[in-house]
Amino acid sequence: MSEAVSTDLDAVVVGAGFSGLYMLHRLRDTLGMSALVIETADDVGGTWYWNRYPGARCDSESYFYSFSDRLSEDLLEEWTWTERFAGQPEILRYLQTVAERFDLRRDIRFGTTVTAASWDEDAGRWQVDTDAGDRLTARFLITAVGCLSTTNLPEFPGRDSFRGPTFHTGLWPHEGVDFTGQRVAVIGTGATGVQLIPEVAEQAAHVTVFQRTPNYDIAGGNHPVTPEFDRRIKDEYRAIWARTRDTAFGFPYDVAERTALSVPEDERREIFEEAWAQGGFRLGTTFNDLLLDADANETAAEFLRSKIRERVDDPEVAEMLAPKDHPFFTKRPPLENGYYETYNRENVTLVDARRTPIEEITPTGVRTADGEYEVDAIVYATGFDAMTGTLFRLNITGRDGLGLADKWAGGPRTYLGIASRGFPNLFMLTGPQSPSVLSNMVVSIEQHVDWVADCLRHLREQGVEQIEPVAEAEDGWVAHHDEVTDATLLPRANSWWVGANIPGKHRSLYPYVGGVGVYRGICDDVAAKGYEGFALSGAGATAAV
Ligand code: FAD
Ligand code: N01
Repeated sequence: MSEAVSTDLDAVVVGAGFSGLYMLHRLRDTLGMSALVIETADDVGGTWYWNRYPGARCDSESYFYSFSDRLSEDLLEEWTWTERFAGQPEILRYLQTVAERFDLRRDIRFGTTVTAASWDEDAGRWQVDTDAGDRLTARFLITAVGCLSTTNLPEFPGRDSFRGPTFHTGLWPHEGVDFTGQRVAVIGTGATGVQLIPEVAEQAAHVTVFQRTPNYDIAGGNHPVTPEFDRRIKDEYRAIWARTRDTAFGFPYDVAERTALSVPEDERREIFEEAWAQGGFRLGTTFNDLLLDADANETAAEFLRSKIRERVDDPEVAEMLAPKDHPFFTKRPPLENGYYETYNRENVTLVDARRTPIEEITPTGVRTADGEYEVDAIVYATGFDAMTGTLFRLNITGRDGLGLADKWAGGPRTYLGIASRGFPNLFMLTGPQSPSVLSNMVVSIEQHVDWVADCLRHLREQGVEQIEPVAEAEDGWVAHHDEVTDATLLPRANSWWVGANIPGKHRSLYPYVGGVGVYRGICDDVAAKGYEGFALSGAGATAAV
């Protein structure tokens, strides 16, 4: 530890991505609290620090995948995005700019990983241990560890016997990778694989793609931002933020108030075509029952399959790429820019890893039931142990030795997706059972950070020492979460949203699907009622609700 850093703090924050940066700013600069951020990486950025694979970019449009006027009106005016969907280097530069502008790095401990956090009942403090051998103490522990920050590397037999280089997209080398002249295997065709595969195919001698489940990929429609568009957005920012905060998914798009089957087929097709031409997630806003009604959903699914058949020359390959085993949008649909045309190239082979599963990794390649594919390099685009994977690796122990992973063995149990009973003074930014990954995450991150900051101010003003959900409130939130989930088609897909990508992981919908605007209203109401559903205790506590 450096001399300047106190080991007893008001708050320890874990993670220096969008969440941790904004949380630090609020704690230190708005509330005047002592706070330290602990970050494994050697710089800020989180997702955008780690995911440097070719083609990495956002799928929320840049102008609203950035901090709002809540952080700084000046920064909004000064920052200009160059692309509709910014690439990883530009988003990383943006977050570095935020860190510099608000002088955040001085309170971030880089290159350090939190290995354990335990609640000390007598002291009323969290003890936070790091891999550098430090023990910090703090009244509040705030996790800003991200939902997609622990990579999933499947345990294929023989995985470590491969003699060539292997890469996971979520831990991509900073110096880049040159695949020129190489035979490359790519395992995985989620949003990451869909971005990476066309780029690698441009460079490599041959790419063999192992696809277990095809996705409904939507036309990305990326393009440079014109000065006129930039000006218009800046002039309308206030209205844009107001909309993002009030919609179901935190995008400033309105969902049409009509059901899919209420319009004739040819008109429906025109509506889909129009949304397709606009690119991005507009397709999901065409009708209001796509996530609720299987027949309505099938109309969008079939439209997307027809697009694949139009674009892929070989009808057999097109059928392999056309999803049939889950409804549209029950897995996060990747945005693609030339993905399907990649399969018209001579140097790309698609392997159906559902029909012929990967049996082993050999010293020279990948073996399926059909035989061995010899390659020089393997790219794992196999995703993340999402939502809980990173939280569990913090080894959080609450009251009476209760471990978070043990408490949640049967699925997350939270109040508002932000706190959990038995873990006083712990706040989880974009935690499970909050909208998190079912939204434009920056909107959800800002909402959580602002709510936590307001809560901490309230506790200070009231002289409250500890805050923790009461049992009824937590039970009620879990029941509400499950009820809202069951009204949708989301549980029908084997997605990481339900934990299906990790063998043995509890299956339930991890993010909250009740809507960003609805959720914000519930959280605001809880705060307005003096933090209803939380027990407030300590010196000046006035309520235990
Ligand atoms: P992260 O950015 O994940 O940061 C968490 C940080 O915590 C990491 O730097 C990690 O190193 C650190 N950390 C974790 N554990 C520890 C520990 N024990 N000790 C110390 N440090 C630790 N979302 C959208 O809404 N729109 C998009 O367009 C979008 N695009 C994405 C593209 C990709 C390729 C990926 C992978 C995700 C994308 N997401 C997108 C989701 C994205 O993760 C969030 O939008 C956002 O960046 C999350 O920010 P965060 O600060 O909450 O977490
Ligand atoms: O991960 P994924 P991702 N054998 O889990 C396959 C965000 N993101 O990194 O579908 C064979 O979606 C797996 O197959 P299946 C976004 O939220 C956004 O692509 O489980 N295959 C799948 O094909 C996204 O949803 C952008 O059958 C195996 C793939 O690996 C999230 O991050 C870009 C396997 C993993 O797909 C995660 O996306 C990138 C096995 N054992 C990421 N295990 C934007 O565009 C896994 N797979 C903004």
